[in-house]
Amino acid sequence: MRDKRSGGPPQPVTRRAFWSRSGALLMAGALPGAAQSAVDPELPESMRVQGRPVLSPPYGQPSVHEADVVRSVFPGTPTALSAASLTPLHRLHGIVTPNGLVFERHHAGVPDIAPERHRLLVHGMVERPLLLTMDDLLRLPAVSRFHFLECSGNTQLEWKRPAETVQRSHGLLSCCEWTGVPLSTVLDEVDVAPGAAWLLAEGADAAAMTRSIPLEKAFDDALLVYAQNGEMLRPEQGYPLRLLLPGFEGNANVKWLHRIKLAREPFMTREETSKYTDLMPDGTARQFTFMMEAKSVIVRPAGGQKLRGPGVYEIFGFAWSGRGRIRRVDVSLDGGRTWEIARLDQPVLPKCLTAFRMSWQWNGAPLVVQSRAVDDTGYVQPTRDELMAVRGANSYYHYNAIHGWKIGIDGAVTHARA
Ligand SMILES: Nc1nc2c(c(=O)[nH]1)N[C@H]1C(S)=C(S)[C@@H](COP(=O)(O)O)O[C@H]1N2
Ligand SMILES: [Mo]
Repeated sequence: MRDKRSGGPPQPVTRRAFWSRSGALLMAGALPGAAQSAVDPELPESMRVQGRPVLSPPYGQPSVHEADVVRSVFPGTPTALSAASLTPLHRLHGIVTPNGLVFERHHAGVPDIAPERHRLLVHGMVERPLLLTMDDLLRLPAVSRFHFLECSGNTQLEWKRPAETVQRSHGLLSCCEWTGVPLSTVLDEVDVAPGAAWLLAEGADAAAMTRSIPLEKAFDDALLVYAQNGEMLRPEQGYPLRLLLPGFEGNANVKWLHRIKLAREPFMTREETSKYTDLMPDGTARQFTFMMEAKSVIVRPAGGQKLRGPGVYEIFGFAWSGRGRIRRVDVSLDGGRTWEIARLDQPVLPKCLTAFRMSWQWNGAPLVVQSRAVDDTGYVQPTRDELMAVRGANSYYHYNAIHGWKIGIDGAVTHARA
C-alpha cells in the first residue's frame, strides 16, 4: 500500500530507529533542535531551597509555566455574553479535558445558580408531575461515563475559509467524565403518558434555551448530569444541572436544566428552526440533525506550530463518533494518497474521544498530514469533496470532513488548503 520509491512519503519510524538516534542525544543532538548538551555539573536551584508549602493554593492550579494553556475566544463572536470559547486541543495529552479548559458556548452568559434553590420540573404528558431538588437528584442511583461534547458549529469556518490553528478550527470540542442520574430513572417515576414522543428541555439562563429531544434518546442513554471529572459541574458547563445526550450535537445538551416537558410533537423552538438546521443543496433545511458523525483531527503537528528540523516526531490527534466507538484511525503523510493505521490509546469508549498516535520521521521535505476516522458502524470520515457533494456549500453546522495540515520546508505548519 505504501510507496517504496526513494523521494516518496516519509516512512513511519520504529522504536528502534528513535532510540538509535536519540541515544546520541548528549553528543550529537539527534532529536530535532536538541542542543549539544553536557550533563549540568551544578545542582539545580530547586534542590538548594525548600519548595512552597502545601495548600498554596488550597485549590490547585497548573504550573505557572503552563500559563498559556488557556481557552481562547471564538473568532467573530459578536458579544461576550452570546459567545463561545475554544479548548486548546493542541496542548492536551489525553482524552479528558481538564475542567478549566472545557469549551464554552453561552447564549446569554453564565448564570449564578444556588443549588439549594434549583429545581427540576418534569411535567406535560406524564401521570405524576415531579418537582425535584438537587438533593433529591443526588440521592438517586448515579452513573459516571466518559463522553465527548462537540458543538455542531465546530469546524464551521472550514466550509468557507480555513482556520489557522486547531484551537480555532476544532476547539468547540471537549471530553469529560460526566456523573449524574439516567434520565430514564426520572421518566419511569413520572410515568410517561401514552402518545408522548418528545420532550422539551429548558435552561434556567437568561436565554431560556430550549430544545426538543426524542423520547427514544431520553430513555436510551441521556443523563441528568451534576458533576464533571470528579467535581461538581463548572458554572460554565451548567451548574448545578445539565442534560447530557451522548453523541448528540452540543446545543441539545441543555445547561442549567430546570424544566422537562413531555409532548406528542417537537416544540419547534428557535434553536431547531432558525438555528441548528442544515441548508441542503436543494434549498430545504434539514432539521434535528442530532448525531455528530465520525470525525478526527491531528492536533500535533497542527497549524501555527513549527517543526524544529528533520527528525523523529509523534503525530497526536483525536477521533470520535456520536454513533459509537472508533474502530480505526488512518493517517496519511502524502496528502491522502496512501494511509497507515495509527495506534489508539486505551481506553476506546463509545461516544468518547479516542487518542491516536503515530511515530514518524520527517526528512525535511514539504508534505501534508491528514487523519481519517472509521467508527464501529463502518462509517468512514468523508473527504471534503465527498461531504460537499451531499451537503453543498451553504451549510454552517455539521462539517466533519478529513482535515489536513501542510508542513513547509521550514517546518512551519499551516492549513493544507491555505
Ligand atoms: N441553557 C443553555 N444550554 C446550552 C447553551 C446555552 O446557551 N444555554 N448552549 C448550548 C450549546 S450551543 C452548546 S455547544 C453546549 C456547550 O456546552 P459547554 O459550554 O459546556 O461546552 O451547551 C448547550 N447548552
Ligand atoms: Mo453549540
